[in-house]
Amino acid sequence: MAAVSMYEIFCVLLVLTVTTQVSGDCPSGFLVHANSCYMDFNIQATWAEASMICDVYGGYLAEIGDEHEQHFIAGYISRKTKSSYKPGIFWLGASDLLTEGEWMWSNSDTYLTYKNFAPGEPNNAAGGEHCLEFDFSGNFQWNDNNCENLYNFVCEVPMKISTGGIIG
Ligand SMILES: [Ca+2]
Ligand SMILES: [Ca+2]
Repeated sequence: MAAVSMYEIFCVLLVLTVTTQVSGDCPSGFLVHANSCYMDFNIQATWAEASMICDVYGGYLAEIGDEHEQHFIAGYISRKTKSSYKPGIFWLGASDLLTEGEWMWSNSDTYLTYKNFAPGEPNNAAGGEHCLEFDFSGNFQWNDNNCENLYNFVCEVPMKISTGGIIG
């Protein structure tokens, strides 16, 4: 059932992307910061499903490279109340799926430089936490969690570089 509903969501997103993408430098609905576009998705998905949906938009699960990006994304999500998300937890684009304890950003294939883990995290609880999330309740500090959990997520899409506006 979960797989079917995710597939349906995937198809809807695909249609939306084809019909509404690219107004200005970011896909429709995305907010620009530095050289990237961001959007919070109030959809419950596994880490892998969330990654797939971001890929539809030509992006990836958000990768936080410094405190400015951390504060921007936290502020962006905080424009809504926690109760408007189900749940108020969001996947980010890092995991230690390849090697336990070695955290890497998946899209850029680099080790984390800036980190904002909550105290005591990552703790690989029950030996089964390999994906990165943050949430309202923890002041958007990071935690490792089970990749199969169903959370919201934030996609990051590289900002399009204008090539001179040859249209029509
Ligand atoms: Ca782990
Ligand atoms: Ca944890």
